[in-house]
Amino acid sequence: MKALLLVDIQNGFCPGGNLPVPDGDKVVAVANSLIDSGKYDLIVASQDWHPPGHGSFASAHPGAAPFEIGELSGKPQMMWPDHCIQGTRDAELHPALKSAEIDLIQQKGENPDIDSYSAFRDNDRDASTGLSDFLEDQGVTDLDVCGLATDYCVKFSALDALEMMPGVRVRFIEDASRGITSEGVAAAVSEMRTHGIAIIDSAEVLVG
Ligand code: VGL
Ligand code: ZN
Repeated sequence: MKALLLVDIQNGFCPGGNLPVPDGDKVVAVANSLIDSGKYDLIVASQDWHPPGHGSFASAHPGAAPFEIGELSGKPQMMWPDHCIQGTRDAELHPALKSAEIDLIQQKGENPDIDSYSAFRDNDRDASTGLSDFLEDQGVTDLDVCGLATDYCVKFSALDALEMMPGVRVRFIEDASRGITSEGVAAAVSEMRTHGIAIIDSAEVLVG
């Protein structure tokens, strides 16, 4: 049972969005080719889905500026620009993504007091979204992960998939992903590889 997890391919993380990832929109065509490949039994997308005033927003902390380290619920937290606010265009999946083929949209990041980079659980590794139970119930044996942003939500989702679903083979599709910084991407890729996640290109899926 092969599944594809498309992480946060939302307007907010694409050029013109509130937290744009360089070339973030370039993942859409690759993701669509994966969706159309017929290689997956199940396709899941995650959606960053914050309430207004979420505690990860710099705007929620007087004196804080975006992209500096602040504090949330007593722990260090990257201060982000307001992004992916529930019900706004910024939070919508990219309009060119073949959303009709997506079996489940897993929202995350609703709790204002904690961030949730991973599609599986919050940053305290505490509250589960239920996605791992869903995938295990579906009998998933292989999970390919890609999307935005490699150095945050993609990395944490892939690592959690490995840890929360022992025995599931996890791969990261590099050309279907983009990150916020190139140093962050390099570190994320090596961390994923170290944990046993295969780093592949979409071509391997399409011919495989
Ligand atoms: C993300 C920062 C804040 C992501 C989400 O999707 O990688 N990054 N919220
Ligand atoms: Zn977010």
